[in-house]
Amino acid sequence: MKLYSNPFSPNCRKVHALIKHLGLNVENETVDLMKGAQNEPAYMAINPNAKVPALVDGQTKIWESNAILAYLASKQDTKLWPKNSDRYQILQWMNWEACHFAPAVSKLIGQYIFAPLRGNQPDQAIIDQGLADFRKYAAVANGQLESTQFLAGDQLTIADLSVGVWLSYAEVCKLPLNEFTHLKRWWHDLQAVKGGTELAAPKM
Ligand SMILES: N[C@@H](CCC(=O)N[C@@H](CS)C(=O)NCC(=O)O)C(=O)O
Repeated sequence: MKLYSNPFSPNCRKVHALIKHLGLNVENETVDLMKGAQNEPAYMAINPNAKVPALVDGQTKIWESNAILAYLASKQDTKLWPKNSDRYQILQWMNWEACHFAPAVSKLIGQYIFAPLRGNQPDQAIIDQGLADFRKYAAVANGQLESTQFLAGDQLTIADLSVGVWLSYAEVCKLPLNEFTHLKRWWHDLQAVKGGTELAAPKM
């Protein structure tokens, strides 16, 4: 199996965390996003969205990081992606991540990381909107984590890796984590699980 990824991509780091957690044998190829390698026809034949990550396993090509998490976890009999109806809570949190939580934090990443890289001033209106979105959705996860150790219950699942990686931007994006005690506790616990250090954002 081969994963196409980039260390600066949170969607890739969640996959690397799972690979390390399960000890899977997956070759890695770095896609140089700064040089536009994601737009090369050979790469777009794997992921027509021109984004990382993407996984190739024989004839199977998969894109979308949450689908890749589920695919890779299915290679083992693991509680991270159980073969029973507990899956639906996990799917719920992974869809929530893609639709709500990741876009909220991405607004802040855009302003705190990419705007300065492009020589632009951060746009305060976008920061304010990103913070409002973050607070709205962080409260949802915080409410869940008040009564369970992990998002889908008391067992670590792929949903935790999917959602948790966004908190690796807590410092640089000034996420108000102190307002969400249970979320903060969970993020602390998550970094300590096997493979959890892969979630950390590299210094730019
Ligand atoms: N929903 C997709 C998002 C993929 C995505 O946006 N990847 C970013 C890096 S985190 C990317 O490849 N950006 C490069 C580009 O858009 O040119 C997933 O979860 O895999």
